[in-house]
Amino acid sequence: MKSPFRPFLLSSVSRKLKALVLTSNTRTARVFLVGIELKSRTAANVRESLDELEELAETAGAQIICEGIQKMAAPIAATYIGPGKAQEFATQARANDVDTIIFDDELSPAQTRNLEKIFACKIMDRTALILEIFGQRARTREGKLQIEHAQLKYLLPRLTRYWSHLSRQRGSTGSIGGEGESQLEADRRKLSERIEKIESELEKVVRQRETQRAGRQRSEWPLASIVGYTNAGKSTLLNALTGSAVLAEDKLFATLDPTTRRLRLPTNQNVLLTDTVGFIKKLPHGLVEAFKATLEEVVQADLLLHVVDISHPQAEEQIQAVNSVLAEIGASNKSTLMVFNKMDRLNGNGALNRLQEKFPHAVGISAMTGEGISNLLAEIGTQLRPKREFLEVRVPHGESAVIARLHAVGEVVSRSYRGTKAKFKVRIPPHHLDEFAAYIVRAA
Ligand SMILES: Nc1nc2c(ncn2[C@@H]2O[C@H](COP(=O)(O)OP(=O)(O)OP(=O)(O)O)[C@@H](O)[C@H]2O)c(=O)[nH]1
Ligand SMILES: [Mg+2]
Repeated sequence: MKSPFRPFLLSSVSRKLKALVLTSNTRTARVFLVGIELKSRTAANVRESLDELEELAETAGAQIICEGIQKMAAPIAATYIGPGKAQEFATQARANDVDTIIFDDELSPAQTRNLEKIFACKIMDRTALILEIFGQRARTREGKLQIEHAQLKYLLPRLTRYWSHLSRQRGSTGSIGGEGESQLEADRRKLSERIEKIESELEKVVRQRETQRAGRQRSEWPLASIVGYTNAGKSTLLNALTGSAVLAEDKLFATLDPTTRRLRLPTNQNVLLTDTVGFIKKLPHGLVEAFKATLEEVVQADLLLHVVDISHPQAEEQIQAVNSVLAEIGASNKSTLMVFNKMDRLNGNGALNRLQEKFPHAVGISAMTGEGISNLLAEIGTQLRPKREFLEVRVPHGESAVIARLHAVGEVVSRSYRGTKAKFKVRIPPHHLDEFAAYIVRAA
């Protein structure tokens, strides 16, 4: 077992509020995972989803003690699983000294409360678990703010059950007065105020990013973003392509904050390459919302590199999960290069052949061994080239500002200063063409 769960990271919340949140985060070390098999899901799907939940729980530092699956037509409004099943699991949990039950789907606040009564221990759902991991891993100020925002939004409608713990605590110490509904309302108000404060701070961060991005656009290098399922090898690929040393490890959500590095293609074209947070099935909507600013890099990109762990038995489902998050952030129509990673780990070509039929232009690589990387670089170059028009431009010698501008935003391939006008062969990004309209002679 790794370290037990740490409590939510609520750096700057007032002490009182912090106490409120901490009571909900008693030690989580021995967990019981629960999934349901609906008509719409096959047994295999439920199994794979639970395997992933197991990995998430382990990433968060917990030890898996028991697992239970219930077959049912639809979840029960009050208790999610059937009340009889819940009693049965509760007995099993007590016998095995389990301290936390984790459900594979998002529970409503009422379901959580009711289940807490039956199990008499901490109840979490997949969303809370993912938030927990993100909370453990956030490093930058922006990342921490985004997570805190998502956590507080998740907590707000669930505040009542934490209240009951706290109420008992207060009663025993007698240090904090005010029992009952009014205190709960005060706590809710505090939470809402904090959420608003974070939102305004996040807005500032977004503005800063926009300024940075505007600066970058002036430098006129196309932007490529690496996207993909968590643990697909995105950071390893960024490192392999740009010789950097971004943390890459065999854990879910190793990367939270985006990193951008310059990539120089064999054609001499510069590209800005961004590695960002990985996606997962059932990614909490609040989290996608909170990470909008970070994912803005993806929305702005000229090209997406969609990295797939081709050796994963669920590769195809993972592609779909990534595509649906891309749709959620409004990035589904971007030109996308499919990158099949971990080719070195393939045994048998069944899955590969099937996926290659679906994605005939995919490039197979191993970010680990370097296999296929040169193909990938060539393909990135091909994909980005149409973004720039290759033109012949003639500028009178006196107009030095225009000449300087041409060098700043374009890629000057050849120049000649003889004659009455300076002659350039240059690649210019389409959105800068207007500036040079008066000087363009023809396509080079
Ligand atoms: N065998 C093999 N392993 C790889 C390859 N690429 C990455 N890995 C391993 O896969 C694991 C995950 O790699 P990361 O680069 O951290 O993956 P990521 O997509 O950035 O993951 P998150 O940031 O957690 O979303 C690490 O243990 C890597 O060493 C590859 O081509 N072959
Ligand atoms: Mg990563």
